[in-house]
Amino acid sequence: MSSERPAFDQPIHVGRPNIARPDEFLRLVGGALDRRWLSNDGPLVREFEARVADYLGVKHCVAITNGTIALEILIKAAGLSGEVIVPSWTFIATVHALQWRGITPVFADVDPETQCLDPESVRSKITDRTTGILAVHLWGRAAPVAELEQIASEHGLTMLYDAAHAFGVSVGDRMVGSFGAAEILSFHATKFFNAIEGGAIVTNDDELAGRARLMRNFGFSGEDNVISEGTNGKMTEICAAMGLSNFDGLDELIAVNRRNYEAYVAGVDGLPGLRILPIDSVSRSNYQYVVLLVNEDSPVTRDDLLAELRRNNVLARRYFWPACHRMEPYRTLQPDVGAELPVTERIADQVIVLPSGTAVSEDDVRIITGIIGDAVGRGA
Ligand code: T4K
Repeated sequence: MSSERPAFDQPIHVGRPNIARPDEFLRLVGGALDRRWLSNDGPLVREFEARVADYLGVKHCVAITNGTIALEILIKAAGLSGEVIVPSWTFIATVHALQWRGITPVFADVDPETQCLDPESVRSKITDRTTGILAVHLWGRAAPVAELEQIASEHGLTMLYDAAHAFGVSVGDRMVGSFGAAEILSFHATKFFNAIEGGAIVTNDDELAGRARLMRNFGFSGEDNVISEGTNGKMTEICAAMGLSNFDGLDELIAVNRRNYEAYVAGVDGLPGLRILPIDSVSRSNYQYVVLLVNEDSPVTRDDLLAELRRNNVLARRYFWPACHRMEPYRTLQPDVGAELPVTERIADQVIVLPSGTAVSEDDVRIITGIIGDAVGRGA
């Protein structure tokens, strides 16, 4: 490792928030303050829901506090119980949401090319206790929707998707968000399209949307009448203001991500043992997560490369290492399941997620790929 000055004076983050229209955000927040209406199904939340539903071509968008609570509410509203099949190769929230609801997450392996669920592995995990499949459109690559929905319908299972990474993504003409019984979205600050904290359940199912809407507000139907179990999953007006203002810059945000993605692909091209995970399972992408794969034949290990990036103030991430089955409580509850997840185990040791978004310029990407190229050249 060299002792030179870092390439960047300030840290370059994977999740630096995009704030597309700060003036519009402040204007909308000002309106909320004037109205003194800050939460509980306010006008900005309603407008945000309508825009998301319209953009995705779905009947219902139920805005929620964040993606994790959206998962928990959806899992309950959809009536899942027993066992649900899920990838271990995802952010821990996907799996925790099942466990939190008292459901056993049953881990299936993923496809090495898309890093999304492998339908054959899903089939092999179905038992008498299985009630659903919770697939993830990881990195905004689409899960194999046709195959998974076929399996779900053959076995009478509920098909849900975690689309936390996949806002703005389409499969053919159909936007992600409109598949299965329902999907969840995340609008966390680190997502390319953010509402500070935020999430949503999107669905074409009227009854499911109605149940989710009730559960989001403690089960209240009217002022004094609670008609179901519930929790507090409400989005604030301030968060909706950020979401609405970012909507106005959505195409620009995707264009910046695409520019950076293409600069990374060009910068890594030809480096031995390295490649950027391609985007070919979708028709339209948000180019949000730039995933570098460090293969076994790379002259530099994944962790040494990460250390070199970090020494240069590039705060790249090993998302989602270690895979969920290697974190608590799953590693204690299912200690041997790794043997059934060979692809997950392999790719968890190969991945580095690189910084992108509006805080990262094309020149920054050139410097970052230069650091990577030098590390590969030195073999350390
Ligand atoms: N399903 C999937 C597949 C998900 O990936 C996620 C969340 C969810 C479900 C759940 O959705 P939410 O409940 O979060 O809505 C981050 C995010 O917190 C999380 O939303 C996201 N996925 C996950 C992939 O990444 P951390 O623990 O890695 O965040 P942290 O604090 O390390 O921040 C990442 C980088 O961004 C750091 O370098 C700091 C920087 N940053 C962060 C924030 C919040 C900033 O520069 N400014 C900021 O405001 O989880």
